[in-house]
Amino acid sequence: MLEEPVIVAREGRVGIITLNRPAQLNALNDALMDALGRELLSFDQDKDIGAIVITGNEKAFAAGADIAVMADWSYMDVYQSGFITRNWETIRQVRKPVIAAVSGFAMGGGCELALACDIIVAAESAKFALPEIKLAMLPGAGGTQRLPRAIGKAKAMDMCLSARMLSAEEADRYGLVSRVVPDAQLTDTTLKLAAQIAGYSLPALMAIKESLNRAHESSLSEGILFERRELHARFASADAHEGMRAFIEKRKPDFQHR
Ligand code: CO8
Repeated sequence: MLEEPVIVAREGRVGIITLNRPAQLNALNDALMDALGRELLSFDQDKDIGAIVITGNEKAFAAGADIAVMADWSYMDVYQSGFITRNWETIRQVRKPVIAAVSGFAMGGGCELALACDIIVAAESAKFALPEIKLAMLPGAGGTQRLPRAIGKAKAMDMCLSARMLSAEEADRYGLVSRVVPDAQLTDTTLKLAAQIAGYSLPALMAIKESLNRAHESSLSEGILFERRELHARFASADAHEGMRAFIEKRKPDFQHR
């Protein structure tokens, strides 16, 4: 029987998706990216889920797009089928917070997948690289766009042009990841973080994510205007009134995610 390319679990309000091609270091083929997209959208539509975690295994988050599969493709194959656009970009439709828990290799498309998540928690063993240049390819799943936005042009050029691999400590220092933890604590820390986030008001989380993403898509004035509209919209949210009332009454808020 074929192994499932992703394994899905849930813990409270947290949806967990584990990439599951360990023999290929979770190389990202169509079956895996289709399944990942499907599960992401399913958790995004699930009213009992407030945050999503994507993770791999100890040796690899993902070692990139599946090179063995791509080797024989022609230009027409990828152009007509919309390679990358057709399934890798599904993650951009997800409105709930998505956290990447990265241990071991996050290379090429694996690094780009992590970059497409909202928060990256890295184990000390994590290694980040965009080594497509070694294949005479380019980081074409958002890498040339998201990496410089994350760590600046100088470091991004270095990584993309030389295939330099960053340790977790370097990735932390450069702002590529959100937190670094000992390997043994990766799952626990990430799930606690995800549970904490999922405990907040979901529409507020969605508004914050949308506003922050807007910072990359617009001028400062447009971004500030967008943020201001989102802020005003908070006053139409029952949870926002509950949150402020609970603070004044010195009690825990009871969010209904409305
Ligand atoms: N694709 C397919 N198979 C892979 C991949 C991959 N990306 N990475 C590892 N594997 C396979 C190996 O072929 C090997 O299979 P087998 O046991 O059958 O020989 C198995 O996984 C284990 O790998 P290694 O024996 O190589 O393990 P090591 O610990 O010696 O090395 C490395 C680990 C350093 C991660 C090494 O496997 C490696 O360099 N992998 C390739 C990394 C890479 O170049 N990634 C970028 C790929 S291109 C990409 O992601 C682009 C996406 C963006 C859009 C598309 C444009 C190209």
